[in-house]
Amino acid sequence: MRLLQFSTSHYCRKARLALGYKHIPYTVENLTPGAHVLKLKPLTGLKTVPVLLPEVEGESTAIADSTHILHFLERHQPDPTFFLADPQLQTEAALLEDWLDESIGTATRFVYYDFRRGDGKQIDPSLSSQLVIQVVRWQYDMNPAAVELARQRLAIAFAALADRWKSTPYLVGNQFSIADIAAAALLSPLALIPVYRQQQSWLFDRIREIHQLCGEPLPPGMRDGDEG
Ligand SMILES: N[C@@H](CCC(=O)N[C@@H](CS)C(=O)NCC(=O)O)C(=O)O
Repeated sequence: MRLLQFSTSHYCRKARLALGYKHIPYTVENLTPGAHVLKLKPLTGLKTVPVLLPEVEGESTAIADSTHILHFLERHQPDPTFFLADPQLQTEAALLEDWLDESIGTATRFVYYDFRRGDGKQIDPSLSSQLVIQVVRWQYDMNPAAVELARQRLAIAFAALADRWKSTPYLVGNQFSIADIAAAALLSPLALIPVYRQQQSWLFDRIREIHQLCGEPLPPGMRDGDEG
């Protein structure tokens, strides 16, 4: 299988965690932001990564959207599963995954890029990096009011997830699920932001465990030699 991705995208990390959990061999193709549209539009009709090319006979040639990729992988290789056997619990996991995907992943992006051009500028103060950050901020219309709303959404997410992740390794039921994968990937950019590392240490403990379980390298801010 081949994963079309941006190496730094937290949605692509979500797809890699899922592939890793299922021990599916794959290669990655890193696309260039901007030029990515030319490659993706004809393949999927969309312009976002991740896109999975299963390279499996009888399957679609390209699968867009991390949620669809997770569902495809479960169907393609059910063992080990990240779906819960109890339909009610699986619905709960799917709802959490969708909320993390549609709301919290976006909030993380807003807060992360705001940090990278402010207090976190020293992570990479180069002109090229700061230019990319400006372009992303413009692309997603990130203004101070929107960043503040994103911060508040993250606070709700911490409260909701802490209830579950502080006392058990799983967000739903007693089994690893798509909700755990989504939370570990979509909140991982916050590992670079000191205030979150200090106040939500339980979150980064779970993110670390899930990356180890899935054989995926830790995100920036959590690697050996990183502070925090
Ligand atoms: N809901 C989508 C979101 C994917 C997404 O937002 N990807 C971003 C990178 S983090 C992207 O490709 N942005 C480029 C663009 O919108 O042109 C998913 O789960 O796959």
